[in-house]
Amino acid sequence: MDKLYSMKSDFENVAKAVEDIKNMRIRGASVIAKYALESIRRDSRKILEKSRNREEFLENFEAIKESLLRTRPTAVALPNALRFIEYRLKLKSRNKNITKNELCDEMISSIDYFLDKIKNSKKEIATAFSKLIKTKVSIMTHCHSSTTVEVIKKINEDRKVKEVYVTETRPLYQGYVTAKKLRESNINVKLIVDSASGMFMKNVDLVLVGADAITLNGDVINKIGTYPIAVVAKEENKNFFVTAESYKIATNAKTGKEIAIEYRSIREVYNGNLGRLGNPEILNPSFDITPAKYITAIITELGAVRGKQPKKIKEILKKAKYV
Ligand code: RI2
Repeated sequence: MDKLYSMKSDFENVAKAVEDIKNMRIRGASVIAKYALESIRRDSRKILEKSRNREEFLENFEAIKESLLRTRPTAVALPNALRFIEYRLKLKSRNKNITKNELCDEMISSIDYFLDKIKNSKKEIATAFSKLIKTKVSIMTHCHSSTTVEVIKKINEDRKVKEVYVTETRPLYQGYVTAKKLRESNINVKLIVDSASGMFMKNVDLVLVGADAITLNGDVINKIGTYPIAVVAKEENKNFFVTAESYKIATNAKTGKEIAIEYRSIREVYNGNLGRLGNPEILNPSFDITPAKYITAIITELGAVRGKQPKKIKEILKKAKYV
């Protein structure tokens, strides 16, 4: 039977998650990972029913994993989460007496472990980062990172936020989400167009962004437009920080060049009559690579990486047993 067909009819929560993630109704690296894991959890009974034995249970998990991995190619939070669960299932299934029900229990407990990790890491990063800030600061941020928003809210709770410059983040305007979330905490927000980030860099003390992937040499892959902001920050002698969980480390990528950059529909950039513009080619990469040399530090829940520190990244990976 065709895998996708059976996925749609059998595992409806996972099938919905695949569609929602692909169409970006659900966005943001850790939000995507959380949503996908919760969908597997909701379908767990179904997976069990559709598996006649432990082998079929593992096959069904594999099919689910593959369909979720195909949704978006760049961010590594979801792949790391799925591989962690797969690893735990493989370990468990070494014991030939383990039943499909026990494998299902293992899958659910691994999902819960990772979901806890997602929730707790953000808090840990926010607490650690706020401690680094000694005076009231003006911040610039780009796109919408749930982690960065939590960090800024914590700095604000500690009464150290003067204002936050938020870029709109074309073409999908995730900056609006950031602006709204920060305003909910009454933070002074200045929403600017992406191309104004250079002009306003003089007004800020530091830049703070999230990450979709961090490579072993300390390069960071984040929303398109992050790289030019980092370059201007360096030119203006401003600190450029990345706040991201350890499960965003791409364990097999030595440098940013090894990460596949997602290109999305040109309709996100221009939805009118292309002929009117003389039919130009439209390019719509979703992410860019910020080389480690532009990054003051990457703050994870398991420690900070300052500039090019591949050893430190390896240390973090060692501590992050779940990756
Ligand atoms: P959190 C987003 O990508 C942004 O690039 C953001 O910085 C990153 O994910 C991390 O988000 P997209 O899914 O995990 O909007 O910090 O393309 O929420």
